[in-house]
Amino acid sequence: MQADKVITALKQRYPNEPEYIQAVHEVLLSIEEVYNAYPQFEAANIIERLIEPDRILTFKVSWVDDAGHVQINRGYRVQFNNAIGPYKGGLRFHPSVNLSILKFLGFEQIFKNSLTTLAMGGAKGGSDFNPKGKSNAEIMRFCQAFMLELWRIVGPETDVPAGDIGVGGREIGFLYGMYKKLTMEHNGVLTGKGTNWGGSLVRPEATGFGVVYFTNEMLATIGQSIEGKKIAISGFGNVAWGAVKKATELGAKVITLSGPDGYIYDPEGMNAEKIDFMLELRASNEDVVKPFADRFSGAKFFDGRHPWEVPCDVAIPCATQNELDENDAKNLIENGCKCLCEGANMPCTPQAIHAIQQSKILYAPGKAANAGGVATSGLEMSQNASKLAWPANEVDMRLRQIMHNIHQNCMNYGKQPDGYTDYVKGANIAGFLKVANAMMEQGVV
Ligand code: NDP
Ligand code: 2IT
Repeated sequence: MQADKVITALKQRYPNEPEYIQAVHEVLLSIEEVYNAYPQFEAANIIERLIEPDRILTFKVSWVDDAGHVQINRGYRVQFNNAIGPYKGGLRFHPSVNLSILKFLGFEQIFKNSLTTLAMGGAKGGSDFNPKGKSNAEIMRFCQAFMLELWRIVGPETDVPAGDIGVGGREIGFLYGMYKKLTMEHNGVLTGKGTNWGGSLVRPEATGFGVVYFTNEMLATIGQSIEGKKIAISGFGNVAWGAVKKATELGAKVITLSGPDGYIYDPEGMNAEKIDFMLELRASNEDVVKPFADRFSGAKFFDGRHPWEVPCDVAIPCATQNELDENDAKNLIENGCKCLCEGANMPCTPQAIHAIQQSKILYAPGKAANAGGVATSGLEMSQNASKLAWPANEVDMRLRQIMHNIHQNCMNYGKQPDGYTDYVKGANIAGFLKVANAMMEQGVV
């Protein structure tokens, strides 16, 4: 396999899918050498089979808004690969959602889920529905209309969706209610459920907690820990919230948050009251982080800017894809940042990653560092299948162990001759080998 040739052909086939091409490119470049060491993979055309989703369902979602107007959105589910377990991955509701974004997310999910060591294949779905400014009743009607189509192709042993941007506990509840109504079954078809009806404790916090556990593992390789570190975080959603909570608990000082409107710099760092306020901001459905600075006098708001210009020891982007570019990376490098750990999926541009890795700063890609969310979804699936509910400390202990193992796996496959760990290579190779071997054993299907 020659990565560049595959990418050129892919660009011709999908000229309007830049995010998908970006995600595939990164994986192919880093696995090329290992892949070519196993001629049986090429003979079975594993790469061609892996980069094409098994199937994509696109559908119309019609719903009625509070003013009585009929609204139409596009809904999707990309079932990418189920070699190691049922299709698994979140649903994203955001106006920017299109097939390129969902294919990039579904593709990344294959390797991420493989890294968790749990039995989950890769998928992603969502809609260009914009939840911002919608009433609770509108959100419910939209979720119900979305599930009226989706229910046909999901199931606890088939495809298990969960949350992502714009989809949290409330949306999972509404989606589940309609699924239950249509199928008359109460099962583990979705994860991130309410804890009264099958949801796992620690799932809401799990992605952010896992990112912080992973950051600590990375820092340990240079004899340091997160305690006392200044941390810049972007976003103020589910992942950012969990990361701020755990980092603060472990004695780090989180000095930034951000929204699409700009960023907050708070030199005093976060505390319990501020972390609770993040939840209020989210619940307000307004999509702005500025009110944080109005509420807490030590905090300043920087309109339309990225938090990466603030000097920090550790950077944890938790908002969205390609939010951290080469300029941001240069700012981080100049300001002495030691570690960049991705909470979001593909938040760094390829140029940013190149600059960070060149300067030998510790860098972990989202598919390794944010795998704690889907791993805990996997633990929710286990609890549902056994009709048991585990205590929070058991879930957290397993999450911690899984993040430790992923880190170890990245080191095993990513250690470079000069001692620097290339976590991108490590994560991609480790994730890929397991899926590729499973595909080989299952024949051409
Ligand atoms: P949320 O919807 O809870 O939060 C995402 C937040 O980031 C929103 O506030 C969003 O605002 C904001 N945001 C979007 N674009 C920007 C931007 N350009 N600058 C600053 N803020 C922005 O989503 P999650 O926290 O769940 O997801 C965040 C990231 O983490 C995504 O990349 C997601 O794929 C990833 N992830 C999520 C997991 C989960 O379990 N939820 C697991 C693993 C990864 P707005 O909506 O207005 O744009
Ligand atoms: O990107 C992700 O890993 C998620 N949004 C979580 C997916 C899941 O199935 O829990």
